[in-house]
Amino acid sequence: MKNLWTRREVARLLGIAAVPSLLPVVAHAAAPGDDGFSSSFLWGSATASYQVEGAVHEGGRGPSIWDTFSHTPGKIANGDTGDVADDFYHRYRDDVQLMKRLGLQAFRFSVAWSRIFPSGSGQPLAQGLDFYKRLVTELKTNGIEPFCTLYHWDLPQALQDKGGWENPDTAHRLAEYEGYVAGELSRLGVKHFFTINEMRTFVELGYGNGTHAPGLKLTRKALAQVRHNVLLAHGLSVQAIRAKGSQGVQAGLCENVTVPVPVTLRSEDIQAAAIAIREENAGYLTAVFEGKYTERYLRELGDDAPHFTPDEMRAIGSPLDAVGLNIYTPTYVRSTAGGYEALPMPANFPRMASDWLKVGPECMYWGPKLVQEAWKPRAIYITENGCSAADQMTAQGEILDTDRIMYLRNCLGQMRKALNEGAGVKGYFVWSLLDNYEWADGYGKRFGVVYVDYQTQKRTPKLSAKFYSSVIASRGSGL
Ligand code: GBH
Repeated sequence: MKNLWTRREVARLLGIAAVPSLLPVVAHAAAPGDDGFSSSFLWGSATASYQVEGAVHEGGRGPSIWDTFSHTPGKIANGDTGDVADDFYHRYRDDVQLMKRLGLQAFRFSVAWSRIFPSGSGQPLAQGLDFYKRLVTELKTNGIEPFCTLYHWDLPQALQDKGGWENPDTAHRLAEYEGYVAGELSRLGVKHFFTINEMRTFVELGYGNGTHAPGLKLTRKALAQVRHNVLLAHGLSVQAIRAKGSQGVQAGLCENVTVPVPVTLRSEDIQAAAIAIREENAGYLTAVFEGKYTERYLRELGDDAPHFTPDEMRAIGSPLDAVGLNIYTPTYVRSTAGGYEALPMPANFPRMASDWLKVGPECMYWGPKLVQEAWKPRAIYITENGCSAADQMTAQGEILDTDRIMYLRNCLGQMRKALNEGAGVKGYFVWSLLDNYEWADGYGKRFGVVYVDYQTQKRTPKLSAKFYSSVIASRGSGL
């Protein structure tokens, strides 16, 4: 690639005084051999316990809030539950072979808390952990690096019965559980742990608008306190993972960071995005990276602001080894007198099969870029990116999901641009390996690069899996 325009030419083209140095718009000149991702860049896929495992009554597993919620009439499309899902609990060996055939180098899975502590605390159940030990061993034997998420929304029902995330005690229970599992699995060679997947999603949907388990609609004040309890749970868990894990253990979290995309390339709008990355994530990632709430966040909440102590804020700000960004869709922002404004999505904005999944691949550039600039994390992983599509099998038994390939190809190109400009992205996990239980959407929305026939559990790699394999094999050169 060669530099097409100088900075001055770009500025003239845009009618602005100067191109801001924060974000070079001129493509970096490629060094010879710099045509793809480095050989240490990790390519993986991700799943989560309740979405794939099934076997909800096996191995002594206790019920979680998602068992309760999915079995509550009217909550889930088509009344679907995760009782069987992809039957990954029984088929994980074959699925690891499938990953290997696709050339995957890493696999992100989650541990179901209620398999280890059926009622959330007390004595751990060895049988419950055995499943994850076998999975990890299988992955390592096949040269696939395990990345372990310790909480992907399946809170033990027994803890919800005691107030769930409204009860500050839950934060301590999470840390105990996470310390225990990190201790056990790190001895088997697992290095990468994530405390929590997407605080924002399960707090806002589970306790705010009631569309996810446990289906509550709390007041603004109670919700702000839940957010705080969850942040504290994360911070205490980072400390527990470090205390109990083997040497070299890495602690982080995965968050669906709101990604502000400057709607124009004017320096004002780019500055607006730099403000928005902190403020739009103030209740979550910003608090984690800065160990405090922003003034604006507290001011907007007013009397509804959470109660917190300096000690709690210090725990919340525990330094991380890595941050996982789950990125699907952009939020366009522009500059205003107050700093920034997030723009609503127009009705005709292109989207994938899920209504919310608007297609704006530039979020995969601005996400890592703005996070890097704002907080300089030690490492960034894209722990989820992918899309739903209305996959149909042809008479020849193929799934020709060129729509998903379009989505992935564009996202990967944008990620690479961020990386070339210094964002410390170390790996990428496509969501998802398999079609699976898409929460309130049930099995109706398919996100896998591998198709699952839910009648027979047969797996069929889609054309997007072949595309992804080719990206891995070529280290993304020519994307
Ligand atoms: C992730 O959430 C999850 O980590 C994963 O489990 C999930 O399967 C995957 O993405 C695909 O969805 O319906 O208008 O209320 C992504 C972030 C936030 C996207 C909540 C859907 C609901 C929007 N999600 N959002 S709406």
